Order: sequence, then structure tokens, then C-alpha cells
Amino acid sequence: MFLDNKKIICVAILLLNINVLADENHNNIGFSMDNGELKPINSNGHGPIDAMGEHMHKEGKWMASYHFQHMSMEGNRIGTTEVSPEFIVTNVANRFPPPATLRVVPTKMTMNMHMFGAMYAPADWLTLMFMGMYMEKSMDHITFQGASGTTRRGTFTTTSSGIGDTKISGIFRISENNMHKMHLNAGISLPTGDTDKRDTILTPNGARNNVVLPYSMQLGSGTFDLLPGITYSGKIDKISWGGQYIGTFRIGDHKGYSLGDIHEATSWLSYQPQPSISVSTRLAYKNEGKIDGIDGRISLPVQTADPDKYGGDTINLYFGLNLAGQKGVLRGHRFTLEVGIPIHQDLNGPQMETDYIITAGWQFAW
Ligand SMILES: [Cu+2]
Repeated sequence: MFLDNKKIICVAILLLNINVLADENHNNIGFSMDNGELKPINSNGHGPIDAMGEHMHKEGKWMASYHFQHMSMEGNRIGTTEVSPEFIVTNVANRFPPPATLRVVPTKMTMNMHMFGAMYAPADWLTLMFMGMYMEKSMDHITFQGASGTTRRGTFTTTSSGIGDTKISGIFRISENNMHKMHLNAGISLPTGDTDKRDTILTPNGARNNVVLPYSMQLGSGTFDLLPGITYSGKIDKISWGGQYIGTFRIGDHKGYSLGDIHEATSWLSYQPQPSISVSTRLAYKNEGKIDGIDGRISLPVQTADPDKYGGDTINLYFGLNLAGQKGVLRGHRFTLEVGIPIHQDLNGPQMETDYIITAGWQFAW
């Protein structure tokens, strides 16, 4: 199901890619409004797809978007050191003893996010943004037998899916000239994602229990979150670049806990050999705090049940491809693909490490 979605989107993008390029070949790129030709739509006119609220729109303009993101995590680490399931169940203390050590280890997690966005600019200095999402999560585990030792009892998988949190933002122009643009981001995340998801687990003594899933398998933060930020972007000829800081600050708590605050900083560089196509690279730093407080319903001998086993520092490197349709039915449509790999992960572990992130997107402005 997960892979099928991804394949369909990849194939669709490849087909559209061929169309856009075929279209382009018939053109002399001598666009200008004077001789009746259409003005080119720049594929790098927006920043990388995974950076949120990185562009604004002119007064009266709308934009609709759909992004699909697939994230894959496998294996565990403590700090920057990779650790095995056997190491975890013989060395890491259980926050909820007995038993004294952890007895269940997550080994693999996949997350799919379907993001539906809308943007509207009531004025040149203000763009409004809405983003809703649907999420699918899946986590594989190994359960070790009894209270100690490294004998495996079995494996199990938990899943959760549904609506995630909803983001509403205002983007405010600070300054703009031919080369440089700067704006402020002011958003709020509404707790529309479920925090009561349940599924069945395999316990160390062999029971199959239906429990409230740990924090990382829930679909929302449970709290209203403030999302302040600042974005800069620049452009000369075929080269564009930019940088952004976005924070996520939880307001109050929910069911006795709040997820850690997040600081994200990213910078990008993109090259557009012709308006219909551009390639980009991006570096993204993320710092996330531990969970504050505890949900009294979650007390299992597994790292994901421990609020202190969340957050850390990560740096991801991304590569992106951006296409902008110029003519016919494709005009105004943008297609983007961005692939990210972690180059640094220092986690409050044991915690699962990220392998890769793929984001495919469609945007249409009118
Ligand atoms: Cu937009």
C-alpha cells in the first residue's frame, strides 16, 4: 500500500517530466510579453518543497498543493553510536520497572504523509497558508523473552493512520528587491491529530495486549503549537539560494505531556539551466527537545514509551528536482521531487535512526 502510492507518484512525475521537456524543445526560450509569447514560469521560483512557507504570492493569487512524503527509519542509536537490539535489552534501564531493562526494541519504522496545502495572498505583503495532512505510520518490533537475557520471543508490528495536525500561517513581507527577499513566518498548529491511537503488542511473557501506542506512533502533538520563523531568499540569473529558521513551540500540555520544542534551520542553493527545470541542494539542521511530562497510559518496557528517549540533533542533506510546466494544460503546474539523507544524527537514545526521506509534490498557482 505504502510503496504502491510512492510508485504511482514517481511514475506520474516521470511522465510529466517527459512532457514538460518535450514541450520545451519546441521553444526558443525567447519569452517576453512584447511579442505575444507567454512569460516563463521559473521552476526555481519557489524554494525546495520540504521547506515550508519559503515563498510568498502576489496580491490576489492562489496556490494549491499536494505533497507526499515517505520517511524510512531502521536501526537504533544512542547519541551518535549505533546499538543492537541485544545491547539495548541488556544495558538500557526500563523507566517502568520491573523488568530492570528494556525488553521490546523497535527495529524499523515507516511514515507516509499526504499533505494538502492552499495559499492565498490578500495583499502583496501578506500570504496566508493552510496545510492539512493524512498520516500512515508503521513500526516493527522484536520482543525478548522474560525479564532478562537475549532470547527472542517474537516480533510484532503496530500501525496507526488518520488526520494529522493542521497548520495555518501568515507570511509577512519584510523587504524585497531584485535580488533579495525576506519575510516573517507566523503560524499555529492545531491539534487535529489523534493522540489516543491503540494497537496490539507482544509482551515479554507472550501476551498480546491492546495498549495506547507510544508518542511516536500518535498522529498529533496534542497541543496548540506556535510556528514562528524568518526566511531569506536571493536570486541572480540562473542561480537562487535561501535560508530559513522555523521554530515549533508547544503551548501548555495535553494528557500530562507536551512534545519537545523544535528549532529547524535550512539553507538551499538551486540552479535553473532553463525555466522549466531546476536542480537544488539543501542542508537542514533540526534540534528537538525531549518530551516534557508523561502520558500515564503509556508504560511499557520499550524506549518509545520513555519521554526522555525523544529528540536530539540531526543534519540532513537533500537533493531536489523541480519542473515547471510552461504551455498548454501543464502551464502553471510545478512538480518537485526531493530526496534527503541524514549526515549527522545525535539522538537522545536509544532511538530509531533515519535512513532516508523522499518528498514528491505538485503545486498549481493561479
Ligand atoms: Cu505558494
